[in-house]
Amino acid sequence: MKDLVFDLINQEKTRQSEGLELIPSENYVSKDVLNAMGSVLTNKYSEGYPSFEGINEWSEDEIADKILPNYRYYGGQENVDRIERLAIDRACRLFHADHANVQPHSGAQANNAVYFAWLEPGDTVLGMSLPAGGHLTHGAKVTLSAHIYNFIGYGVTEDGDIDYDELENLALEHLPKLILIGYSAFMKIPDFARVAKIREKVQQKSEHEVLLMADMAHVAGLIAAGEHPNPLDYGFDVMTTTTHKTLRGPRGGLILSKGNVASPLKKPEKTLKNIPILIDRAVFPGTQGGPLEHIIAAKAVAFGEALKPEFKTYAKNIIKNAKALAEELKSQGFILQGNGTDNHLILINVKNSFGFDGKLYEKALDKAGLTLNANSLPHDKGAAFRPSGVRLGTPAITTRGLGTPEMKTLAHWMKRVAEICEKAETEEELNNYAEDLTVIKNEVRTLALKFPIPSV
Ligand code: DSN
Repeated sequence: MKDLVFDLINQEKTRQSEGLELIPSENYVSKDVLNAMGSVLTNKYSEGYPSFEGINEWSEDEIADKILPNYRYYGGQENVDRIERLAIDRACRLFHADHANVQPHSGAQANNAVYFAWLEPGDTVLGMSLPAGGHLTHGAKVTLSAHIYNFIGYGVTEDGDIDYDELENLALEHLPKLILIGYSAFMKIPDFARVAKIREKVQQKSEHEVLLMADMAHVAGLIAAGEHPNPLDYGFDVMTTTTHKTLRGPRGGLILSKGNVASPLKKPEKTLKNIPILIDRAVFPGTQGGPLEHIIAAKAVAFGEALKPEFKTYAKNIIKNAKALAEELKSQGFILQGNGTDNHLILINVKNSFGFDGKLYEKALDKAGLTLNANSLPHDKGAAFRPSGVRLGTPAITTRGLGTPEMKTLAHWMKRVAEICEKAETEEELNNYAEDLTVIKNEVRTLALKFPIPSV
């Protein structure tokens, strides 16, 4: 008998096909990415690293032709080594990095490895606070890293931009060993040059070197396509990211860095120049065991796709759709954090727009086939489970081929669902409006099926 799991996978395929995915951190991978993930590479152990000889110099054909020496702890590596090298070299080309570690299982693992590579317990890190739009791994009290290191949080201004004055004041007061720019709910373009200057000022007052790190998980695909500034072009030492958001690869993490690339077997001096080697040692054996080589192969395929000209068009369209959707929402009476967006992500202040909270709106939209997530807003006083806002974005719907005309339709559906929430007031009472929500869900389904998901 077929395992029940496969029935549920099929039901999820239907959910994805018939609804529209607006969670800004999700996307639909290509068939090739999916095939690499579901390959025999999952059978292989390969702790350690391939050789870095010829990194950023050899062509892909040269890599494919060579049986490389390696720093591995298992035999049978000849194919895995070359696949991991392709992933590393493609990642370096995409992001102008000297080195890439493609092994982190997730963005959180990538961030924790950088902290472990550079910091000692008790060292100070300056990052965006969670309520302002920062990520859990940027110092939220509930995380492992917040137990080990001393995180100081900066915030955002009323118009939703990074509060650079506060960032500078806190940096000069606390002299952090690591300054982190990164977020999961932020819709402006960071001023990387200004942050690099702040690092210089901190450096002049510090006895230690100061690491400049960017967690670009949300916008990595836009950076890869040249549609968003790249922190590594502005003097940042390290950039971390996930590989599954705008970058449209498999679920996983990636660390890019500038500096010396050398054997990870010998412990180097802890200097900024050695950060690539320190990071390799911090990923394995520091914080992870065996790499997921099937996922690394899928990352390599996704990086190859992102290097193609079509990906630039895709990234442009993500931003074009997000801006069009933001304008349509505003014209429907929605109040947006920052009054719009410069990237792929929109934050709606649901409370100020309509009086109910983000969770009720998320639940109602779910019933209409539109998936997004309730999200805290800066200065939100509500409980984390009942925040005032919702967060949405355009990476996934742009992959399906939706364009600006569909953004107008989407904003109208969202307004109709908001009107239902105004009447319902609670999640239970939404059941009284099930028919109205089903009418919208059917309209969503009809449109969604005209834009098939590439991997289904
Ligand atoms: N969970 C991711 C997001 O949705 O932004 C961040 O890790």
